[in-house]
Amino acid sequence: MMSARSSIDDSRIGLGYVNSGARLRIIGMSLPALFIAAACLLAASAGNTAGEQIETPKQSPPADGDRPNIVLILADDLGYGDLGCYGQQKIKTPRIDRMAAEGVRFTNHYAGFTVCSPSRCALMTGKHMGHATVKSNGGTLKNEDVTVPMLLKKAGYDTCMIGKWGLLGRPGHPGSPNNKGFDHFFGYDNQGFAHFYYPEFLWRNDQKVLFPKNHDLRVNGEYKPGEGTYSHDEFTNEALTWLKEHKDRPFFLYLPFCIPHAEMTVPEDSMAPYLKENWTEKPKGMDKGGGKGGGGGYGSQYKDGYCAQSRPNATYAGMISRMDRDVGRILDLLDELKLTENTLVIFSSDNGPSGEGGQNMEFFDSNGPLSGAKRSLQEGGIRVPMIARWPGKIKAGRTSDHVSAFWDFLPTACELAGIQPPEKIDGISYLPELLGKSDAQKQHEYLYWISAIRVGKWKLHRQGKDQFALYDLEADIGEKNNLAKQMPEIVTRFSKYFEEATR
Ligand SMILES: [Ca+2]
Ligand SMILES: [Ca+2]
Repeated sequence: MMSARSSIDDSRIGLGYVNSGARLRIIGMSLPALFIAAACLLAASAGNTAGEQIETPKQSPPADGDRPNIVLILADDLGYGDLGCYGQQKIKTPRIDRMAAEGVRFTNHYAGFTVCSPSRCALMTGKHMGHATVKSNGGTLKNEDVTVPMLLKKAGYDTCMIGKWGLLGRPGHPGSPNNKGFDHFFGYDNQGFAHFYYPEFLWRNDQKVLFPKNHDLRVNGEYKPGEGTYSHDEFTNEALTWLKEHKDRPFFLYLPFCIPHAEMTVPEDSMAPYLKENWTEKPKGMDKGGGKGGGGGYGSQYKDGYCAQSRPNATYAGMISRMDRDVGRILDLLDELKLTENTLVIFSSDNGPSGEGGQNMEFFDSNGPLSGAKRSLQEGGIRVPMIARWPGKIKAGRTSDHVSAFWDFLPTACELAGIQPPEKIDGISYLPELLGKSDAQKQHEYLYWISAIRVGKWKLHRQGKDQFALYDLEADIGEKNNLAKQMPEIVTRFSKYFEEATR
């Protein structure tokens, strides 16, 4: 255990190891230094979680087949139809497609909600929108929220989050990633800032990491090609470094990438293959902005919102392919470290696709056979890709139609780690389904998203007081045929869930 820990380059990741790193540095200290270290450790752990203390076991055996490492990679606003393995024809995603071929692909998996913050709250806390503390963008986790990493730490896991938290929480804030269970955090502390791929700063725990070359990169609203630091690349590099340093203990890496959320911008090498396609492009100027909320206090060049983009379609495809390449790099490193068989890797997206960056969602058919997109409670806003790979445990090349949602991740992670989830959650572990034990898989009575519910094959969408749309998703995945008037008894029977879900 010591050898892995000793190799940590503290100058790079330094302040991340609030608990375990401090413990390491005790070795070889003089007695007074030891007292100071102990005091710091107490202070660090006291400030580490609001509401619940995290006690990390001192010794924890490495991950194994019974208690694997967990890597959760999240895309931002990636549609149900944006990956090759879900039918995408134009955007190349060979690595994620291979991941699906080596694992299981879910066809009935749902995000927590239609936009970032509430969806991520459901993912981290195991609660649907009836009980989640964050129900709209801009919220922050509360003291009473118990998260996946807080629970996994109790089971001896090292925990890391890199990318977009999407739940506010600057360093020191009670709802920050570090204070909600992550030993190590690198990324944006503010959802609005995460709209911009050439940030002037990011946070590594409580240290501000500055990118001075990202200042004044925009000319006429577009980024100068070939310059600056693209935050996504930093996230991938940080993830690879962290994995190497934590290979000898069970770990949970949560990697919420910002791609392919607006703004539309990507380094040239990822755009080049798509420029050759000569797709019809509708350039986006600054006038169609959006994303202005991210500008406040961040950097002067961002106050006008998302960048201009003369080739938004080639950029969108290039962004997704870059993320795909980097999912591949993560999987390759796990292979190299001989962790593949001890590591469950999950890939998903936090909500449906959006055209806010200027690309044409219809051109890509980003929602596939579904209707609607981000911000909509039609399937296109909430049904998302979900792929899980764990060679030796998950049979390769499977497709699962198990009806599941983001709030199922917490109990799944707890079952993997051999710990009990909190009592008051809405999620059901999908581990049996992952392992092919469909007979043992518990089913949801219903799924809930404030104004929509799913019960078995039925989707009931409340569109006003006593106004409902009812769809049979097995026969009508595109929600074209509203059956509410034909089947009033089903509407009446299921509408009780709208009240029940909030109790
Ligand atoms: Ca999102
Ligand atoms: Ca479509």
